[in-house]
Order: sequence, then structure tokens, then C-alpha cells
Amino acid sequence: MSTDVDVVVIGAGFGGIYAIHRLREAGFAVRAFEAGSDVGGVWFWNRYPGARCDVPSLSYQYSFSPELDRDWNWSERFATQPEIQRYARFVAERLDVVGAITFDTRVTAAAWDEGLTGWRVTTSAGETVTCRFLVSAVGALSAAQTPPFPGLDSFAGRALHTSQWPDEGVDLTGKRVAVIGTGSSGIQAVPEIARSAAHVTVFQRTANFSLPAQNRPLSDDELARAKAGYPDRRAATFTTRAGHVIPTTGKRILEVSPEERRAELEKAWEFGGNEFLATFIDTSKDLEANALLADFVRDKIRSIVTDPETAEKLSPRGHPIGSKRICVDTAYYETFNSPHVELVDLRDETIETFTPTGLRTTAGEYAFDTVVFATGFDALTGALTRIDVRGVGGRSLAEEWAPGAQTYLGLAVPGFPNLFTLTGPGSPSVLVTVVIAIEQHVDWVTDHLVHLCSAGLTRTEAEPAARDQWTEEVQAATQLTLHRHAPSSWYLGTNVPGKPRLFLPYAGGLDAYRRICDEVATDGYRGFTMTGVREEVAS
Ligand code: N01
Repeated sequence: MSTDVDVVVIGAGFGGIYAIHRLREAGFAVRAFEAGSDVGGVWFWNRYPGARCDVPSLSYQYSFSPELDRDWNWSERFATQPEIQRYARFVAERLDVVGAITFDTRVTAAAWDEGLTGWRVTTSAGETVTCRFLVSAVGALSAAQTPPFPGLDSFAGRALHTSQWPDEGVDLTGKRVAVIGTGSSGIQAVPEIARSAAHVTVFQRTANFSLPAQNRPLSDDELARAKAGYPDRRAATFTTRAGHVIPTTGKRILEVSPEERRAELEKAWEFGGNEFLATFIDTSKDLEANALLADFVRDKIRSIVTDPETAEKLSPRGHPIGSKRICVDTAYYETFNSPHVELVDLRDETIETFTPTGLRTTAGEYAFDTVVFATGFDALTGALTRIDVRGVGGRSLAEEWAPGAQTYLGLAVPGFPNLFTLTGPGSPSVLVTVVIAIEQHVDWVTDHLVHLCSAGLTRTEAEPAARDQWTEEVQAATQLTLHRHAPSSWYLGTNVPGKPRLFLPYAGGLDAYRRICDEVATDGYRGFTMTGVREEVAS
């Protein structure tokens, strides 16, 4: 039985764009569906004030095409959301993939059909499309999470989520605004919101470490040098742990004098960005070393925030620096020196309920016109489990993952043949430069499909033993990092009520991960059962 297309790709963010391109290049007929009205994925949706990438622009781009590299010019060291979305559009047009994408359309369900040896994909437009292979490019951080606060329905003001910011923007001039959440999104949004709002109340449950971006325009010289270094960058990209080269002194913080330590850290602070974390090589491995780094940041917070009580509340405690996703900001701590910005520490008081005019905590009432939920995402699994994905025998992926998402290589799930989960749980994805992780995944999946089809086979399915072994490897990799000392984080799923506590990304590094994936391929796609139509019928 033939299908409408060879491959359906879900999502047209950085993953979807490249997947359409590579798969078409390999000869597959591809259709993609995208819920947004343009390409860009998270960079289409996250339009909140201050949204900007915290990976340097020159590293946050595809690496596969010297032509794209040559013809695109970033304007700032850390690009804004609109500029990154323009880049996504530029690439999609250059690769001529836009015509393959149906916009403003969600995939609502996908069911494996054994007779078809393929998937039946249903969309929000009521269309059903059949395909041999299904590639999920839904993104790791795209299922918005708004906590189920009591009384929220009674709130008469405006409620916004950072990742679903209205297209036309929101004028907050003169408004009283509450921001709930102080992760990367909240920390970027607060200073921008405070520019126009009459009053800002920031509700903080956990103080996070944040580093100054020290953002600035990129000079023509810098751009020219970066372009000239393209071949080196490309070569280094896949041989680094993080997906891009990070400068370091190569020294151990525990072995240098206090004077040298301070001088190096001051230099790194002035340089800006999360590269600060790599200044010394032992701080990401050793708790004593890490504590010195954390002390330096807490000292900085105390030196920036004039009210000592507020400074103390903003000072992260209880988790090593870098064990939760580090934040990168522009004037976040400084913003709390403004008289119209107030910090509410939810360790001292807890939110009881929303009211028509604001919210009530155990300590009192807070009135505001607008609430901004910067409360994050059902990360790594939510975007896929919100689709009704049914595998062999009608098995639901959401149920399969309910006890904790397990995959083979972060890419495939037993019982869900011919389905690939780009940057899925169990892959490095969010712990590395995600665009590079995407390229590696798409290349690998395309090669796998070419291998399968060239052998005259039609069905590929991860084996349960391979999944179990990989799950152990993912958890073992976490044990070698400081992540294991963070009591809560979206890496662990603890931000979503009811989500099982399980460290989801693979923390062994992109270089190691790539080697493993390459070995699996060289070994004839070890851990996958690959079969053909004739064999299926015979069995
Ligand atoms: O989400 P988060 P995010 N009551 O989950 C709080 C990427 N990103 O959107 O820490 C009160 O980090 C929660 O508190 P706690 C980046 O990878 C990148 O900010 O759980 N508070 C936390 O403070 C990032 O890490 C960029 O105690 C509640 C906040 O909400 C990831 O996306 C920009 C609560 C959520 O923080 C997610 O970032 C933006 C409750 N019931 C995002 N529930 C750049 O590249 C949650 N919180 C710059």
C-alpha cells in the first residue's frame, strides 16, 4: 500500500527546516506541519520583551552550509528573538523548504498502521496524511507550562505566558505587572518590562544564578574573522562537548591563588555570557571548586543590588552553579534597585490563590493588571505527549512515557516503529548548542532511512533491550556531573506537577554522543530491528 508522502515532519523550527531539507535531498517526499504561522519554532513563539539567545549568535547557527554562513550577518553578539526568526526564515527560503510546510496547523494525532507499514497523521485542519516515516521536530522547550494556580479563572486582568506572547506585542506602559518565575525567560523579561510598567512584582520561588551577557554589536571585523574561520568552526563543532568551542584558562580554581582566581573571574565576568562557567576546569566537577565560583557570583549580586535583604533573596543557595540551566541577563540584578520593582520570595510566603485583582499569598494581597507567567515548559516530552501518538497495537506514547520517558539514543522508542524524535529525551539536546544537536540528529536519521530503504526494508524499530541499556547510560552520565546535586529543575521534570522525576537529557557531551551514534550506524544500526514488507506479511 502506498502512502501520501514518505515522511511527515512535525514542526518547522530549526529541526523541521533542516529535516525537510536533508530528507528531500536524500530523495524522500516530505510534508511538514507547523502550528505557527511562520518558521522558527521556539523563536517564533517566544516573543516576550527581552527575548534573546544566550548562546553567542556566531555559534547559534547551522554549520552544514558555507553558503549560509557566508551570506548571513548577525548584528549582535547575542541575537534578539526577531533576528533569530529572520535567520530561520532566511535559511528556509534559501533551502526552498517553505512550500513543503503547512502553517497554522497542528498535528493532533498520529497512529501507526501495521498494514500500511506507516503512520496516519491527523491535523487540526481535519486532514489525514499517510506517511512511511514520522519525524518529530516538535522542540524540547515548546510545551508551555502554566501552573494550575487556584482562582486563576477569577483574575480579571490579562494573563500572558512568555512563550505565547501575542504577535502584535503588549503595551505595558503604566501597568502594574506581576511576573511569576525567575528562569531564563523571567530574568530576561523583567528588566524590559520594568522599563515601561508602573510597578513590577517579581514572584521568585528559586533564586537562579544569572550572568551578565555584556551584549554588544558585532563589528565588521569580527564577522569577517568568524567567516574566515568557518572550516575550523565546522571541524570543532562536533568534537566538543557543548557543540561549540568554549574558552577556558585550563586552570583549576582550587590550585590558583585567591588573587589569580579573582582576576580571572573578573575578566570572565566582564567578557560576559555563560562562558564564565568554563573559566576554570574543575568547577563543573568538584563541589568545593564550584562553591568558590558560586561565592563570586553571590558577591557580585551583593555589589549590584543596593538593598541587602533583596540581594540576599536574589542569591541562589541550595544548588551548585551550573547544575540548573544558567541564566544570562542584561541588567537583571540592577533592575531591583528601581523603586517600582519589588521581589516576593516564595520561600517566605506561598501563593494561595488568584483573586479578581491579583493574588493572595500566605503573607498578604498583591494587586496587578497583568500577570506574566515565566513558568517554563513541560520540557523534552510535553510537546510530543500532547499529541495523541499511538504505536503498535494502539499503544499511547503519553502512557508509555508516563513512568518516565525512555528512548533509544533519544531518537526512537520500542513499539513506535518508523518514528524519530529529534532532540528527544535521552539525547544531549538542551545541554548543548541545540542547532548543532539538531544537525547531528537529522543527518543520522536521514542516513538510517537511506540505509533501510537501500536494503529494500520498510520498517525500523528500536529494541527494548537497547532502550533499557541506553536509559542506564543516560542516568550514569548524569551521575558524573553536578546536575545530580540540583534538587529540582526542568531537566528532572520537577516543574510539572505529576511528572516523574527523571533526568531527561544525555549529559555525556555531544562529542561522546555522536561517537556512540556513529558506532551504532557502523554496526548496522545495532539495537534496531529492521524488517521488510514481505517479512512482515510472512510473520
Ligand atoms: O523556564 P524555567 P524558562 N510557582 O523552567 C518558576 C530556555 N530558554 O522559560 O525554579 C512559582 O527555567 C520556576 O521556579 P523553580 C533555557 O534552556 C532559553 O525561564 O521551579 N514559580 C522558575 O523560576 C531555559 O532554561 C533562553 O522553583 C514557579 C520559572 O518559573 C529554558 O528555556 C531564553 C511555579 C520557570 O523557569 C526554560 O526557561 C528563555 C509555581 N507553581 C528560555 N512553577 C535563551 O536562550 C514554575 N515556577 C536566552
